[in-house]
Amino acid sequence: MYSTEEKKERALLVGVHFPYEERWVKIDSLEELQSLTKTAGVIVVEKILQNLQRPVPGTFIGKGKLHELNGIASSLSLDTIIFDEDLTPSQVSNIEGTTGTKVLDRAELILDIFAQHAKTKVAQIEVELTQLLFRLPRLSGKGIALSRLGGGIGTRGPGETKLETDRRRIRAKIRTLKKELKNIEKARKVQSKRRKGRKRIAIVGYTNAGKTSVMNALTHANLKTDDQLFSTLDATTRAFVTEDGERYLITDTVGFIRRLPHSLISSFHSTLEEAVIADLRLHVVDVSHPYVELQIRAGDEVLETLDVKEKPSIYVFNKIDLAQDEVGYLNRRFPNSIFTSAKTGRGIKELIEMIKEFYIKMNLKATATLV
Ligand SMILES: Nc1nc2c(ncn2[C@@H]2O[C@H](COP(=O)(O)OP(=O)(O)OP(=O)(O)O)[C@@H](O)[C@H]2O)c(=O)[nH]1
Ligand SMILES: [Mg+2]
Repeated sequence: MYSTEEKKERALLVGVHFPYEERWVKIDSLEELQSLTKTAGVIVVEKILQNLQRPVPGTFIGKGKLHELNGIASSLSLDTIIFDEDLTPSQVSNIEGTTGTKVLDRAELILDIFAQHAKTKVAQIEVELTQLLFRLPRLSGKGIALSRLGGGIGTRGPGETKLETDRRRIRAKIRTLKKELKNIEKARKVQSKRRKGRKRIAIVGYTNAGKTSVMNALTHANLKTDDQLFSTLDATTRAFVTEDGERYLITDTVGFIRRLPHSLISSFHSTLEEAVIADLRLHVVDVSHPYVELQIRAGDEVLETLDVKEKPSIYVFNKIDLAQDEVGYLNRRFPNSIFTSAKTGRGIKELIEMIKEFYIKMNLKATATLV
């Protein structure tokens, strides 16, 4: 972790635009990489978007461009170059060799933020497991990237000790972590059984969309919210009781992002479990975000990965106090939706009504099936 006195790392961000891609999507993705980098406690010195016909196998970007990066890295005294693309282990090591600067890709940066923000035991194990799984292939081959262990931002994460240079020991550690997770999951299952028959709702959606804020508005809790990516990494469940005495359990959980590393989704099984088994998912979307549809799609993709896309959910279009323009369009396009402001409280009562209606319909269906 960084203390304020500690010297912050300085990074250059590199995005890549291929001819078949929409340029604005890549510009927005690079903007998002900037937010991610800041969240990781690193200063963004410069960002560039590079046009490229196709990836160059060994180095991802061309030799000429690499030498240019080399020049920029030394003139701006950079510590790190962060690519907005997934790089292979050998690409990372080749680019590092040419530029003499540490190289990270988007996935590794996200993992690093997760490592910083994980608070509970289960989230910490999930993050460490993902980092080890992520780095294990980077140890294969002829000494490739061995020196990179302990990479990441600063020297957090599993790369802190020499121990990780031993692949066998990493594998053993992976086994131990998996076992620990299994035990935790067993305990959770018992807890989950106790919740059976209760009305269970999960909050899902893009990072920074306002999930925790909506949770706070519904339950009058005081969970930590922040204008940064991935504030919440741990699943938190709270109860709320409506005026008619109905009791609901609602779970806030880790946010999604475009191109979330798949290994992360599977390692975060315990944390995301409630999103899978809940009766209803509230898919929170930030309507003030310039590219709302991209957010919705990214959220939907993760829900598909979790195999719950077809299960009941409501789109909660949040931060309506900041953007009104899209309301008509979104309403037509997503009929099963509600507009809220967790900040002013607007729409929260209506959201509770929608939840109630959902359960009434669900119970009617269940009764009909029994008959
Ligand atoms: N103006 C406005 N700001 C909001 C609203 N809801 C949330 N915010 C702000 O948006 C930021 C993100 O809110 P969070 O509730 O932490 O978002 P989250 O989806 O839980 O984010 P992560 O846990 O990081 O994925 C905070 O600065 C909130 O104060 C809203 O309705 N209106
Ligand atoms: Mg949150």
